[in-house]
Amino acid sequence: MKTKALIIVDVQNDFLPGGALAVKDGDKIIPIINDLQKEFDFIVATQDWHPSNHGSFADNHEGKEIGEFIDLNGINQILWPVHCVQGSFGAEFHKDLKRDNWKAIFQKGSNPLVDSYSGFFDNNKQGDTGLSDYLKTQGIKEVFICGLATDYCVKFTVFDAVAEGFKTFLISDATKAVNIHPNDYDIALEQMKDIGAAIIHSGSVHK
Ligand code: VGL
Ligand code: ZN
Repeated sequence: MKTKALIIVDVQNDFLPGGALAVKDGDKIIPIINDLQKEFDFIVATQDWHPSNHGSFADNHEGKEIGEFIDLNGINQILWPVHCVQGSFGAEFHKDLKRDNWKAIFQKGSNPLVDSYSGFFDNNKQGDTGLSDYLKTQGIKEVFICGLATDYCVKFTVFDAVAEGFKTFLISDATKAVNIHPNDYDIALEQMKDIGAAIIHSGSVHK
């Protein structure tokens, strides 16, 4: 019985060097994630998938700049460059990322009124991608999380995985951070550890 799942978060062109919201050295984790996939029989991925009128895009707010905060329907929202627009090249998974053994892809961020960092729920916890029920229905008890970006979508996916009752592992060398502040990666790891996730290295993951 397969009880372990690998969750690959948002390894999409816009989060990789040259992309609209590029994560420094984001491409370095692709070979690591490809190797990791050999250790799992159960793999799912998430995909940031925004309509062009998404409320998290600075361009959609007159006079606002990238990095500024606004109130977006009651939630404090940092403004991002336009990224991962549905159907665009930037929203596609990187061409070198192996995807032949994926069971399913969970798209998020489609509601223009709320951002969705976690692969499970919107930032207001109202929208549900169905990932939690899917994993539970399949008998998954442990989730191993990697991808982009450590300090946003990976962190909130880890938070929700723990809250949903999964034994949760963050694979620290298979994730990279946006690092708006230089130590955001380290802070994110501390926060994930504090809520009960285990921080591990890809070398310690075996079938
Ligand atoms: C992400 C910012 C905005 C991520 C997605 O995948 O970490 N970050 N949208
Ligand atoms: Zn996004």
